[in-house]
Order: sequence, then C-alpha cells, then structure tokens
Amino acid sequence: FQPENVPVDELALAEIKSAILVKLTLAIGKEASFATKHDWYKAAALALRDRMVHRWLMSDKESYDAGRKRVYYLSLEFLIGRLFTDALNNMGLLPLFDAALGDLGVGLDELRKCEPDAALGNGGLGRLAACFMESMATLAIPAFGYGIRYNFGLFKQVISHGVQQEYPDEWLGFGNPWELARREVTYNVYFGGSTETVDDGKGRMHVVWHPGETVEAVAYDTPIVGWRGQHVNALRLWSARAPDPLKLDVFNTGDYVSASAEQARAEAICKFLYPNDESAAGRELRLRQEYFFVSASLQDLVKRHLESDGNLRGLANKASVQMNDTHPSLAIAELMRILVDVHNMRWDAAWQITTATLSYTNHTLLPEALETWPVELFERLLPRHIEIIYRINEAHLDRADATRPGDNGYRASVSIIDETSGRRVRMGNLAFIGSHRINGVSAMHSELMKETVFHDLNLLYPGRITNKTNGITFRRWLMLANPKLTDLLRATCGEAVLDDPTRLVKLEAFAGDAAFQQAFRKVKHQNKIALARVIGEKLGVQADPSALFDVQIKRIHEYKRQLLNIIETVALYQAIKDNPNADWVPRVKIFAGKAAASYRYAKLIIRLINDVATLVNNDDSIQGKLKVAFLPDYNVSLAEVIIPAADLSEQISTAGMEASGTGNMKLSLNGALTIGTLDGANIEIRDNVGPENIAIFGMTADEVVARRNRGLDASDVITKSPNLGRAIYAIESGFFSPDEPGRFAAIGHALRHLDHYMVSADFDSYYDAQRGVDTRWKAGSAWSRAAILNTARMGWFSSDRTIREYAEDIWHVPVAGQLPPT
Ligand code: 26R
Repeated sequence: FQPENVPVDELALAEIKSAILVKLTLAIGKEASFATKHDWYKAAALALRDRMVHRWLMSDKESYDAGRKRVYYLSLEFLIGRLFTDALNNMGLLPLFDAALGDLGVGLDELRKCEPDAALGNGGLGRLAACFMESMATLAIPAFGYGIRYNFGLFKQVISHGVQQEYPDEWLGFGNPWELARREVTYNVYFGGSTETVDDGKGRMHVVWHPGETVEAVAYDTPIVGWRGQHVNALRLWSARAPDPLKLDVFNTGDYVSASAEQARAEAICKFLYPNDESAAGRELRLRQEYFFVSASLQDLVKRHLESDGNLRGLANKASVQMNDTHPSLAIAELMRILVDVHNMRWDAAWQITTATLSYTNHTLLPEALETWPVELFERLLPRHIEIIYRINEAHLDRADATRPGDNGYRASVSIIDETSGRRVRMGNLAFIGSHRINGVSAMHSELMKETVFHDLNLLYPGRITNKTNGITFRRWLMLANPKLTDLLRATCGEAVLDDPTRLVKLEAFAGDAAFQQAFRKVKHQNKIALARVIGEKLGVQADPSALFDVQIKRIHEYKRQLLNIIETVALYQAIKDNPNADWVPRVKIFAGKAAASYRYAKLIIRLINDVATLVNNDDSIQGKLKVAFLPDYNVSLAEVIIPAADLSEQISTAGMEASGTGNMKLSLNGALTIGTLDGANIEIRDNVGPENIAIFGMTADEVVARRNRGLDASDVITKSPNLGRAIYAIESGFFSPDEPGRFAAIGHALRHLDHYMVSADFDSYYDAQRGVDTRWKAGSAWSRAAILNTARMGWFSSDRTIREYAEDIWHVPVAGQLPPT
C-alpha cells in the first residue's frame, strides 16, 4: 500500500500530528512511548473520525434544511471490511496522515492491518450493500443504511488437515473506533402476545396489539464518507437489550442467573449473523432478527419524517425504502401496522403509501434460498403482522381472481401463503406485492425473474420488474486495492479518471503499445509478488510470480462449481505427469472461500481442494508447473490482496444460477481475463470488454434446463471424455486421500449420476477453454492487450452508475450535480 507522493502542507501536518497525540493521550490514556500499534491505530482512527463527523453534521443539516427525500437501505448484511484507508482516501487525507504517522514513528500500513474486518455479511449481497453505501455518499444522496450490529460477524475459517473449522469472529473485542453509540436513539420492539379488535367509539373498528415481550433497539452509527469527502451518511446498526436488564424482584431473591435471563434472550437477537445455509431453514431467532431491525428502522424513519413534515401522507415523497432481498420484507406489514393501527390511517391510503415507499431487490433464484416461514411461527411471534398479511393477501387474491377467474392453480401460485406442505408465508411474494419496483441484479437475472419465480406475479403487476445491474466501488476495488495500477491509469487517462471511470476507455489506444504493456505487466507482476508472499507465509507453498495466477474466490457452493475447477486441476495434473517436459504454462490455482457450517457437501469440496493441493504441491515430477493454494479465511481484506494479482478470473457457475456476481467485475477491472459461463453479469462483461477478450464456455441457461429435463445421469459424457473419466476415477479411488480411500465417494457418485450442476456435462468445454487460455498466455503481448482492454472497458460497472439508476428509476431522488442551487 502506497499513498500518493504529494507534498504536504506543514501547518496541516502539525495539526494532524497533534490531533493524533491528543487522542492517544486523552481517549486511549497512553503515552506515546508505551503505546502499542493498536493504540496508535485507534488514536489515528479517532482523529480521522472527528474530521468526518464535521462533514457528517453538515451533510445532515443540508438535507434537513432542503427537505430532501432520503433513501433508507434496509439490509441484514453490510460486508464493510476495513474502513481506515477507505475513509482517509475519500477524505483526501491519505498523504497527510501518512506523513504525520511517519513523523510519529509508526507506519500507516502497519496500523491499517490492526483494524479487524467488519464482516457483517456472507458474500455478494452484503458486499453490494457496502459498495452502495459508499456510492450513495459519493453521489450526495441523503441515505441511511439500516442493519444489525452483530456481536459476531461471519465465522473465522481455519483449515486444519484440509478440513474447515469455524471460530467466532470477535471483531468488537478491542472496541470499534468508528461507531458512535446513540443511547438516546432507542426504540421498543415488541413480540408475541395477542390482538384485540375494539370499537373506537366513532363506529370504526380498531385493532390493538397486546405484546408479550419487549426488546430495546439501540442505535450505533458509523459514518460513511463519499469520494472527495463532500457528503457523509450514516450506517445505523441496531443493538438489542432488555428494557429491564436485571429483574429486581428476582435479583433480590438471590437467583442472579434467572434475574438476567431476559437480558440474555434479548441480546441473542444481535449475537451473530446467520450464514447463508444450503436452505433458509425456518429458524425462529432469524425471524426475530428480521422483525427487530425492520421495526426499529421504520420507527426511526417515521419519527424523522414526522419531525419535519408532521403528517405521514407525504411519506413516499420524503422517504424511499430499499429492501435488500426478502430479509427485511416484514417492513411491508410493519409500515401498514404503523400507519393503520398507530396513526389511524385508512387501509387503502396506507397501502398506497406503503407500496410507493418500498421497493425490493431480489438476489437469488435458487429455490432453497427463497425465504418462507411457517404460519404457526408467525402467529406466535408476530400475531398482528400475520393478520395484516392475510388482509393484504385477500385484496391481492381478489385481483388474481378477477384476472384469471376460476384458475385455482394461478391463485395458489401468486398467494402470499404457500399451502403445499403446511402453511407458510412466502416472503418473496410479500415483498413483490408490497413494492412499486422489484429489481434483479443483472440483465439476465431480471429476465429470468420474469420467466421463473415471479412469472405469475409479473402477469398480475406488469411493469414492476426492472433491472439494475450490480456495480462495485472503484475507490476500494481499484484505487485502494491496486494503487500501482491506479497511478498508471492516472498518468495515462488523466486525474479525472478518478471521478469519471468511463475515462478508462482512453486506455484502448495504448492496448497494443509495447511500452504501455510492459508498464501494465510490471504492475501486475509486483502485485503477484505480494500475493506470492502471502501464499508462502500462510501455506508454505511457493508460488512463482511469473506463473499464471488462476483465481476462484467466493463462497463455496455447488452452483458456483469450485468442483469443476478442481477436477480440471486434476486432469491438468495428470496431463502434465504424462508428459512433464512439454511446454506447459506454469499455473498457480488459487482458491478462497467459506462454506456454511452445515453445508456438508461444500465442506467436502474444500477437503478435496486441499487434498489435491497437498499431493500436487509435493510432486517434484511436475517440476513446479502446477501449484494449488487454498487460502484460509477469505474476507474483504484478503480479496484486496488477491484481486490485483489475478491473471485469470474463474466465473464458472452453472448457467442461470448466479444472479450477477460482483467479484467478476473486480477481477476484470484489475486486468484479469475471465473464464466464465453465460451467467449473471458475465454476459454484460462480455458485451463490454468484447467477446475476444473473455473466454466463454459451457451450456447456456436454456441448455441447462433442457438437459436437466432429460435426467441427471452423466454416464454418457463421462464415457466420451477420457480426461474427465480419469480425473473422476483418481478422486473416487482415493488417489488424493490414501489414508481414507472412500472419502470422496459421494463426489464421484454425484459426478456420474446426479449431475444437477452440470459439472460433468460442462467439463470438456471448460477444459478446452482452459487450454485456449494457455495458448493465449504463451502469446504474451496478445494476453496483455486483452488484459488492458478489460480494465479499459469496465468503467460501466462502477456502483456509482448502478446507484444513479436506482436514484432515477426507483427512488426518484436527485444525485450530485442534479441538485437545484441552494
Ligand atoms: C439465510 C438465507 C435466507 C440467505 C440465503 C442467501 C441469506 C443470504 C443469502 C445470500 C444471497 C442472497 C446472495 O448473496 N446473493 C448474491 O447477491 C449478489 C449481489 O447481488 C450477487 O452478485 C450474487 O450473484 C448472488 O449470489
């Protein structure tokens, strides 16, 4: 990590130094000579936070004074990673802090590493929320992110003898210098109990909810600063506590454990983040989390609205609430409850306001990830909300009946209640019906939404489904992760490229230029040296930086097909062994990713990758031409090291199954070529970088469906593919697990007879595409040209572009540059 080499203003420098020292002394309580690195990090972070808070208050006041509409991004996940250099960079304070810390005798880069990752997310969905927060601030949209302040983020992954082990992620262990606890911003959230219908004396019936349990939600705010530091928004995360932490009467009997039972039950709500399991099994605590943060967030935004407008009728003109997947979709029932039960609004008026305020982003079509909850659980936990949901459903089903009279199949398919196996609430249908816009996250995904899960609902509410192809923030994923490439881009495209990524196209003119190619390759090589060092330190594996770095980094899931990659690795290994002196392209296969703790098959795939690595890395007969590295504990910070060093990006999901992908964008932007299927945003990446600069292989989504309908047996393709047959045989016969030959029998069986994810069916096409990659790598300059063109043509994938589209089509808010003069 190297900040820009800019001369710094001496006065400003002295001021920052003294600010850091003041924090060290007065906030940390240490003298410089006794301070640990961590103390220095905290002192520097606090000094920086002060500077952000000033801008934050200004942003807030401006939005308030101008009566601007606010965006509320509701998400159970925010995968932030580290904030220190991100905030410094956006504030334009990187050179100053670097110099100040240098003068104080501590290195910025060392301090940077003291910050634990905020891993409050599983993967794509959570990281997207983090990129969006940064882009909303950059575009000066007054916005709040709302979520849960989990005490434990996504588990820490340790690989022991090839096996994944999970450990708690104690990210708050040393405190969190970014957050401001707002004890005064506290709301009651109620659960359970019963409802009662009463006559209000004016001839109107009114429902009163008598809850059985109260939990308090306390706000913690983290400032999120946009590029150039002009605007700061809050990420407001809720922490749960019992209103009465110690029951005094019980306490006085001496039963101290029982006296704090209520506190333990309340605090469980914000204890940990649920890993995205193979199925969204109906866990009660998860539903409690969902309602907890939805209720607190809506109370907060309704209060804010009433303070300036006094009346909820205009809510939709002053607030737009985006639901990140179905996880916050209780917002529909909760907003109706607030409007109808608490503020006495008529049902129809309330419904109009609710649908105009809310919108929903879908992130997956996988049936097992679509949330449904047993009606019985709803009745017990949220008795008033299930009544509201029934009433919403009634009007909705009337509409269905009017559109398709007598079609009971249609009626059953669009209903919020699924009656096929016990009665369950379909959160996807609820979210759809209560939203004015429903968006997918890539062009293909949005089309598939209309054809599959939401086919019938789309007929009933045509025009609601819209596409918003995902994006990534270039500040983190280019500027900070790859400062060397950024320097080259600034020199080549001009400084303005930092503000307008479409200017990257200027690189096209240099794509064939030998000197520029050399400079581009040099940057990549230096980044590879840095990654090779990490691989050496963590795994004791020697990775040669001149080899092709082939990278697959993402959650471990069958549909993402790490298995396809590792089988190709095995086949390649066997081919090299057959003929070790041939002109093989040296490759390092790099994997990283976590499997949900209960996802046994995914963990078996991790085991296989590690077992293959052990054998291949220690086989001298292949002369180091192939290495396999599984880097443990993949997180945002590790991604920031791997991505700038990648030559080849593996985006090989079964077509039709990856909603978008965002790692694909990060890697291509950083000059990696993609090997991928026609899936998610890969298609739009191909359209942007050009088909000659990406390696597409495999079945299309339509072909996948057709083949599945014919059956899942893959014996036919295996018989025809000697490479595949030999690789499967080695795996299932225990070649990589001599101590337990049957370890991978289940994988062998699935590959032969249960090829749901088309690993066997796509193998030959993938293997050939990989050999095509080898050929292009050998043609040195042609590879560099393609890599440069990837970087040059990825400007469109900035999350600033994505957020502009949300702002215009869904939220109806202006962005920086479109605001009326004040
Ligand atoms: C617990 C359960 C309900 C659950 C299932 C799945 C919770 C979280 C998930 C994660 C999913 C929905 C997710 O991360 N989807 C990813 O969203 C990214 C951002 O849009 C896409 O790029 C990516 O393709 C998609 O898999």
